[in-house]
Amino acid sequence: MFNNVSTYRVYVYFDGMVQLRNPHLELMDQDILYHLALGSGSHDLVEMFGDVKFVCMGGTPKRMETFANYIMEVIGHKLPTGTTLLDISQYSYRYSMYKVGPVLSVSHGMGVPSIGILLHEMIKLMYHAKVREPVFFRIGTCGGIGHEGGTVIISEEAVDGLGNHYYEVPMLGKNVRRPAVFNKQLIRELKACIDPEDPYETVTGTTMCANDFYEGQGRLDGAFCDYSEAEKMEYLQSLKDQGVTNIEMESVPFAALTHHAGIKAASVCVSLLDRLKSDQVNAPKEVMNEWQLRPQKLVATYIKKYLQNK
Ligand code: R2B
Ligand code: URA
Repeated sequence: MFNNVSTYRVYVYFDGMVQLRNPHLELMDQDILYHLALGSGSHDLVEMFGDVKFVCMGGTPKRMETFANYIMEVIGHKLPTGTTLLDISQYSYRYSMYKVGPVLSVSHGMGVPSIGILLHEMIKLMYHAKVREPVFFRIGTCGGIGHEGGTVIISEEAVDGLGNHYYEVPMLGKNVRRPAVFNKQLIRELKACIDPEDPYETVTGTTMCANDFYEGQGRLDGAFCDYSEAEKMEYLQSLKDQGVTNIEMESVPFAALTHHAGIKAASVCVSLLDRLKSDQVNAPKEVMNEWQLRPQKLVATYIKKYLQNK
């Protein structure tokens, strides 16, 4: 079922800086990062973002604000006296972005187009800011396949709803495919950060990226449904048999666009339910809030370790 794409592309780095694979950008007077409310003409992007090393993305503005406060505590970063954390992109009214020393915490919204737009602008931001070898993380939520709510799942691979290992986008009327690849070394290093004392499981596997929350994920509880419960269960079981551990909605463009830019990336999600048991997300709010801290803890451990060994 899973079709591998054979056209792997070579990372392009110069001096560790992110190289853009777009000749047109260099010819522009300025580049407006419209959805971030930033621009290369209006802001000193090197001064503002030149020290960034980690870009952490997650769906909601609130989760990314929480992560910004949490990482501040973990790495012992102090804001200048009299200042508070500020949503740098607040006037975009699209995404929220917080900066804590070398860490950017930014919301990506829901689904492939939303994270796709953000990735274009974040990759360009890294380029304009002359950031060297940035590392991108997605800190997300998902439905587990045979994994209870609260389980942390690191993506080894990402596939779309047809089992393809690539991100396909129509460009100028033709489909263009970009391989969806996560960095193996980063995954190994993340696994080494798992705390054996955690009272929950952390597993790795293939993540399926769906284009819809309901029918696209085989749910029975959408506004429409044309398949039976038996067909749903057969489908989910077949995913499990092929190594799919979880379903979410952003991993394919996240893996593909970071890989295309030569940026190391990994995705860590927490399961909100086991899809082999139910469709509705009905864990209490406080429980889900605690679950959502779990991927944050793993990524924060990685960042802290990196900064200590620098
Ligand atoms: C996980 O949760 C969201 C849908 O509820 C989506 O953004 C995702 O990937
Ligand atoms: N996010 C998803 O995309 N699916 C789920 O089942 C839960 C969270």
